[in-house]
Amino acid sequence: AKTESVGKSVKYKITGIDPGAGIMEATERAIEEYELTDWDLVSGSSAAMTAALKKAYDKEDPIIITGWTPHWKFSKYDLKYLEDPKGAYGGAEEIRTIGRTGLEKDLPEAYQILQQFKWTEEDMGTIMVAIEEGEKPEVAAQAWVDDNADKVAEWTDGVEKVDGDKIKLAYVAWDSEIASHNVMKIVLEDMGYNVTLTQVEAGPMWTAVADGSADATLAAWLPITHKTYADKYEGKFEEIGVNMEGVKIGLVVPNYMDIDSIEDLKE
Ligand code: PBE
Repeated sequence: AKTESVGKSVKYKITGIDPGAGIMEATERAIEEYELTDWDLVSGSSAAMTAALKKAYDKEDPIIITGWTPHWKFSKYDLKYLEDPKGAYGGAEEIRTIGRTGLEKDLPEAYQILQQFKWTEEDMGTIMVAIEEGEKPEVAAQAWVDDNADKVAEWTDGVEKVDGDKIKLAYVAWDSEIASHNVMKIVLEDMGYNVTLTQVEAGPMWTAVADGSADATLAAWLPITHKTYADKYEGKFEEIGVNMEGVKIGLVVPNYMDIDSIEDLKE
C-alpha cells in the first residue's frame, strides 16, 4: 500500500523548463483539465530540468518533469510518459521548418535545402548523446555530417553552391534544437553560405522569423506545441517543410515510480 500520495512525495511540483516553451503552456492546460489544483509547474531551463532529473534518478527519488522525444534522457535513464487520456498534450506532433516571408525569392538555394531537410529521431539521437557526453555541439554535428554524407546529399540534391550569401537561423537551447541547428549550419556552410546561429527564447524565435530579423528556424513544433505562436503570427511566416515526424511532448517520470497516468496525480 502507498504510504504517501505522489503529490506529497514531489511536493506537488512538476519540474518544467523555459517559460516560453510550448510544453509549459500544454502543462498549464493539463493542470487545469485534470484539475490538479494543488500542483505547481516550476519553470527553469532544459539544463536545470535534466540536472534535477539526474539528481532524483541517482537516489531513486520521485520526480515529474515536462519531457519530450527526441531527447537523450530516454537513452540514459529508464523513463515513461504518463498517459494523457484527456489529450492535453495533443497527438502526433511534427518538427517543422519555417521561414520568413520572401525567403524563397531571396535565398532560393537555402530555401530548397531547408525544404529537403528531413531526418529521424535516431539521427538526431546520435548527436544529442555525444553532446550530453561532453562533446562540443559543432564537433558532434560535424561527426554526424561526415558519417551521413548520403543523407546530406539528399538535402542538397539539385542545389547549386552560393558565394558567401548570409543566412540567419534562430533557435532555442533545447537539446533537440541544438543538434538540428548545428547540423544545418555545417550543411549550409558547405554549400557556400555564411551562417549565423542565434540562440534565443521561444517567443523571440517566432517573432524573429515573423518580423524577418531571422531567416528561418528548424524548431517549430506543430500542430500543438507552438500553436499559440503559429496563430499569433499567422500569415507572417511560411511553412517550408517537416523535418521530423512522430515527435512527442508530455509528462515524464522514472519507471520506478508507481504511477501510469496524469489522472494518478490527483490521488
Ligand atoms: N520542447 C522541445 C519545445 C519544442 C522543442 C518540446 C521543449 C517546446 O516545448 O516548445
